[in-house]
Amino acid sequence: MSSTTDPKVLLQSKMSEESFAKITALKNPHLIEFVAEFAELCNPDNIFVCGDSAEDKSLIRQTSIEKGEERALATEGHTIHFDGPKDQARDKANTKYLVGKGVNLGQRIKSVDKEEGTAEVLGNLKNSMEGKTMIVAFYCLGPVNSDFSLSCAQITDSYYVAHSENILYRPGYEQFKKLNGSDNFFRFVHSAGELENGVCKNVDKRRVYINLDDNIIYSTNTQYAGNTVGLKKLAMRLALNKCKNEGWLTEHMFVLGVNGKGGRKTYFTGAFPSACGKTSTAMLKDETIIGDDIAYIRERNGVAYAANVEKGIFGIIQDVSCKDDPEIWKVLNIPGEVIFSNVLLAEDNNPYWLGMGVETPKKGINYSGEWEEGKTDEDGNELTLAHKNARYTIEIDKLDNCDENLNNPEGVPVSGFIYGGRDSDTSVPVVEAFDFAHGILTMGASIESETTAATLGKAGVRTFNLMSILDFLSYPMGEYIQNNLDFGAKLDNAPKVFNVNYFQKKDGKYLTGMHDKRVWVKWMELRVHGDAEAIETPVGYIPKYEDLKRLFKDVLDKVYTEEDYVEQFTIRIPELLAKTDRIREIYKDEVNVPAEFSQLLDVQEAKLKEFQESKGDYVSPLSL
Ligand code: SPV
Ligand code: MN
Repeated sequence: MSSTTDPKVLLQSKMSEESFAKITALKNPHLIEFVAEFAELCNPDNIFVCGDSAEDKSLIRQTSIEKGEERALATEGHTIHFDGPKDQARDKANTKYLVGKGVNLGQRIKSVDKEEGTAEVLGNLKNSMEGKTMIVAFYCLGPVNSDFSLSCAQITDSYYVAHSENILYRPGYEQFKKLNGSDNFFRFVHSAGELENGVCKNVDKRRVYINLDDNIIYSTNTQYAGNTVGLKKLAMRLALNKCKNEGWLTEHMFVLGVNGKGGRKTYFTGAFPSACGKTSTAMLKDETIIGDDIAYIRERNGVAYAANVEKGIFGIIQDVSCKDDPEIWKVLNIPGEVIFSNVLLAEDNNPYWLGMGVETPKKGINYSGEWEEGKTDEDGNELTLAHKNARYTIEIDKLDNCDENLNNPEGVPVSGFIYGGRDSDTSVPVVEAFDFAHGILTMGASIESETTAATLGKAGVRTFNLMSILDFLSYPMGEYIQNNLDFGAKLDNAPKVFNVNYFQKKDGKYLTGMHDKRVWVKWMELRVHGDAEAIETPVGYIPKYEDLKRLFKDVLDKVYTEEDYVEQFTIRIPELLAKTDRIREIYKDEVNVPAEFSQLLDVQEAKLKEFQESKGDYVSPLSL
């Protein structure tokens, strides 16, 4: 877009002296041009430049409350925010890559013609900030002063979005100076558009459009953080694209520290689709958390190092209870900065959500407006007191179990990758891959899971989700898998790879307990250090009964019976064979899939069939 006005003159006319001084002190002509371009297009009444200071951050929070984007709750520092009834999750259908003529990203990746799409989204942005303030804020993805650090500039007209980012991301204003005027930063432009009763009026025009050539993402007519907080899933798309040619990894992974004997600490990263126990695994009792959602992983001296891209958690609040999640519960119940979103605001000015383990009020205000038990939506479905995808936003360092290396510029060495999904009938609770490539291919690249409320659409359908990253990928799956294999090949001691499954069911009931995952990670920790033996099966190594029995006793003070073990660790050949077929089918028409993938599947299938012939369909681990 060409502008007739000198960018600096334009900015000066919309900014306080202070804001103008802040933006010019960054000495970055690309930034000035970027902000001026969107100042002209979005036409805000004024522009606020948010630096790293506590005053700036506090002003954002205060203004969010004054403007009604958030409301102050009874506990000091707590606020509540509502997204509209139709704006409760990431919008997969309207999130698209802007691509040039003739470019085809394949059927799995949504794209729109660059010219048309850009015109559409810029049309949505035109005059979208009239009567509002444009906020310009700076963040750093990954720890600051580190080879992980990536600078970002966020433009938004939502104080809630900026407030969320202040909690979730490391400050980026000072870091931005280190760019020395270069254009090597990610750009995000968000406008909630016209608001009605505090929520987006034009959700039908909700668009998230991604321009990979210019590292810019536009988000319009939406408030839900997964669509609007540029640094989260939007930046992840840009980072995925960037790292593929630079030899490092962007993963949809938590980073967890597991305590072992003699005070040793072992770090794991883990990828699970939404609502499959990812946050609760990152948050295990007696272990430490670095991150719950996105990790950057780099190789240094033959070792994989991981860092959390974020410093906060935007977590699902449903089922967070005092009993099951004491660390999170504590932060949600003491004074300090917390944003609750899409939960119930009751008369006592406290937030309530589903599965919180206390009696909940029969009326209040929720994402649908005034709410009373029994209220139904326009289709006659009952509206629960809070949305299933209601969330909390907190800083990780407020948790008692925060790991000391959260902000370490070096990151932490990774000893294991954990992949998980929602699988009622196929895989065992924990299994270790034969080697890195075997794990990447038959575990990470073969994740299936039931859909959940975190994305729009029908819940409960078994869906394939490559490394839980499929929603965010802008290039062929085969190339992404190859990047992972290439990364592993550079390592002297590649992480062990594990698959976990917390969702085995029998007669509609879960076979494993909510806290059993604490045992599975302790077993993985022992395996990393060569301190536990394992049983070889056609799909990988599984634990021995004696080790689990001891761990259940030590970790959970629980008796783990041989019956439980047999039920959970039986190798289910027909189901595993069916899964192998499904995975083959998925990759059948994909391009650039590593050749060893289908070879591995063939080998696995042959081994499974051999097993089946000699041992039957369901093979007890005790028979191995
Ligand atoms: C996820 O759905 O994977 C999340 C929440 O982490 S969102 O911010 O919506 O992406
Ligand atoms: Mn996520």
